[in-house]
Amino acid sequence: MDANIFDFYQIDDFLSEEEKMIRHEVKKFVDQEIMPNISQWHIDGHFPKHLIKQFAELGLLGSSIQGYDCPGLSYTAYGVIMQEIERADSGLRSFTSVQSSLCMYPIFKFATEEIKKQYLPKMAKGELIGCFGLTEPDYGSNPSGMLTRAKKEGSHYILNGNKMWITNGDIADLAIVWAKGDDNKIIGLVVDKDLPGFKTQTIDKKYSLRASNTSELIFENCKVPASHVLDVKGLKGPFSCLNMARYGISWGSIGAAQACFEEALNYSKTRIQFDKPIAGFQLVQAKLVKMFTEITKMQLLSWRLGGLLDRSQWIPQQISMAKMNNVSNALEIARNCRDILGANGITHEYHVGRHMMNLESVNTYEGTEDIHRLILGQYITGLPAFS
Ligand code: TGC
Ligand code: FAD
Repeated sequence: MDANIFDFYQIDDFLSEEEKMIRHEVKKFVDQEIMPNISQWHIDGHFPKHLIKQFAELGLLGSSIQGYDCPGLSYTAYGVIMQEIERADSGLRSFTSVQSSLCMYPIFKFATEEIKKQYLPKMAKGELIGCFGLTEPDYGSNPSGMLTRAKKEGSHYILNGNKMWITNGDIADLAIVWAKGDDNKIIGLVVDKDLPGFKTQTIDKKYSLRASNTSELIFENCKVPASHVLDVKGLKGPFSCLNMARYGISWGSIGAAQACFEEALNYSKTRIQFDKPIAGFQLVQAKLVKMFTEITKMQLLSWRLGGLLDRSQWIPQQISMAKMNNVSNALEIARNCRDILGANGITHEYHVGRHMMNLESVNTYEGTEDIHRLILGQYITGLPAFS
């Protein structure tokens, strides 16, 4: 295979030297520190906490935030970082997405100057870890129905409710929690983990994203200082964070798809059946060509979207298209690659099976594939079909 097969449409020509250098550094780190161990971490259901400091040293936490000891990189750079991490594992990319887009971003965008100074530099150094609580046991695709309440009492909010399926929940030092305030409008709060009345419960019997921590957050009369409330009301608060994370996922899923494709291509060239490599059969080539073409289209979508974000010329529906298309295709690619590996594809000797199971979650979280389809349906017809 040509070493440059993943630059078939020469998108590299449009990346800056800094963006290419970052991609190179993250790839080197991923190959050395993550790839030799990731299968075992996945089998053990272990999130490798020791990597956090190294992520921070590489400038991967809050990478596109300006100031507060954050790297201030372009959105395109953030995208290539996500791609390289998810080449190894969607669960590790999840950790980074949540820390950067779902926790540091809302603090940067909506918190007071004092809170920004208190949290952002430590979060960029990996000394404080965040999680993001929007989903509830009974409200996933439809967060507007959430039951969690934040009742104002003097200089505090009293938080009650449950958040479900929360990435980083158990390992987090703080949570960005979305709840209904006294006027029934959704507000966001920066909630320290050590506050009385805040508990977490790990969800460990997962077959997907096993190298990522997923938890329930439980709030029972948790007293949060009013200074920790974010300056935004309504669902546009959490959705503006989701825009950034969904964009990153569109790149991340390219990394997972490339990893699967590379493994299946190499396997097909050495696996002999009916006296020749299976790569020599037309049906196998058709699968490989389809995947190669889809990966190239996915790259074009995310690269262009990155440019639009860098120039502040984007709309959320463009992000929905990239998240929906890229994750859905990455999942399809992982399933096809698993098929090309035959029985070997279900073992941990290879990576395709793990990517395939991980991408099932990625296709569900941050808006399911069908929710993004409906967002785009509303955009082109003007008719909402959510309910
Ligand atoms: P709707 O009436 O459409 O909108 C309510 C308000 O929000 C505004 N808005 C947005 N603002 C910024 N960016 C966006 N993308 C926005 N989309 C909507 C909108 O303008 C309105 O503002 P205002 O001022 O008028 O109040 O809301 P709806 O209740 O009808 O919901 C529509 C729907 C279904 C599309 C939405 O609820 C949705 O996207 N559902 C999916 C839920 C979701 O994505 N959950 C993600 C949870 S977090 C997670 O999964 C993290 S995984 C992390 C990891 O491990 O990587
Ligand atoms: P549901 O909303 O119940 O959807 C079930 C099915 O119904 C889906 O196929 C969906 O597309 C379909 N459906 C729903 N409504 C419609 C409709 N109107 N029309 C057509 N079809 C519809 N959340 C957080 O807040 N923070 C996190 O950190 C976080 N991390 C996660 C980590 C993992 C590993 C997972 C799996 C989830 C995580 N989530 C997190 C939750 C995630 O965002 C939700 O799972 C997701 O939004 C879908 O909600 P749900 O699971 O309740 O599914």
